[in-house]
Amino acid sequence: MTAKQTLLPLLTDRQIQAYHDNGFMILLDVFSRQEIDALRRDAVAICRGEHGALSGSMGDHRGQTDDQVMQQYLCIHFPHKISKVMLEALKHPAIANTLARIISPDVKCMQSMLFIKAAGKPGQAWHQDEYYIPTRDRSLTGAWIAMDDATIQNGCLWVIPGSHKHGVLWPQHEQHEPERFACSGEAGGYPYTDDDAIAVEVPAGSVVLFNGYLLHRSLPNASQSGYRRALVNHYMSAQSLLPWYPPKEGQGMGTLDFRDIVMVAGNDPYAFKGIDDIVRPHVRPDGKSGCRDWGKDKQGLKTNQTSE
Ligand SMILES: O=C(O)CCC(=O)C(=O)O
Repeated sequence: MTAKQTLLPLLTDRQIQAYHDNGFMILLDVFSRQEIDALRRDAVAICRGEHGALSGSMGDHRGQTDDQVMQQYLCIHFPHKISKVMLEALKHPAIANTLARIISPDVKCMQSMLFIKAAGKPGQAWHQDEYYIPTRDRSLTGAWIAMDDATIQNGCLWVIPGSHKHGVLWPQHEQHEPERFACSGEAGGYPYTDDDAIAVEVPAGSVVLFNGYLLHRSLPNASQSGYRRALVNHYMSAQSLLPWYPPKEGQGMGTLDFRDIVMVAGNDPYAFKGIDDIVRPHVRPDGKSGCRDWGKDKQGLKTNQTSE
């Protein structure tokens, strides 16, 4: 842990209340320049396949420059399964301590996503993360770690403050703008317009924490060059089961519990179940070459397990 992390000021009750009111919060200066550089270097190593197999990889990158490699990838799911640097970032004490205050004392992480988003790459359409990761207790929380200065120009996050408060998952439909948005659905039917959204521009090293019911999106990277990299990790209360991913054979709905998790704060009340190793790192298509197969193998499961 660096001095900077240990010196992070404790959040006041007012800041915590503001998080619950708005559905998001910005933590500045969480990661040092050196830590961000280490994350960026490891992003290259992951894309090059230096940490092991990457399902959906763009092929053999020998003879290509780092930029040539990085420009082929929009997003990689579950990088923490093969990268120690990403795993450490996921467990960062400033994030874990804050989550322990806003979620519950016991916090687990079930997913990571590494967005690279080179210039020209698409964004993600409006959605709510709980639509994809259904916690029972609505405790899903994202931690969006800025690996570059995130700006409107390069495709920062946009959020609709307070939209989480309804506690409603609005219907999703397929989005039809592959030039603007990558493979994913798009939420609709909610009582807001784009005018209610605000851009979350943050410097590299910051973390945006956001509620799993918060409507959010990102626009394409409209810069001429460079990246808008971010490591996004998802957490929830360890008190709750997580009915995510295909059930084990013979398992009833009520007991479904995804156990390929990392504990980051407090205790795991379900430690007696052990930890599984289910998901594998995989590449998310950017939509331009079609999304048809994305739903089928998006989980990047080990080969002996079926997908949805
Ligand atoms: O960083 C982005 O472009 C989108 C992130 C996002 O939508 C998410 O983490 O759910």
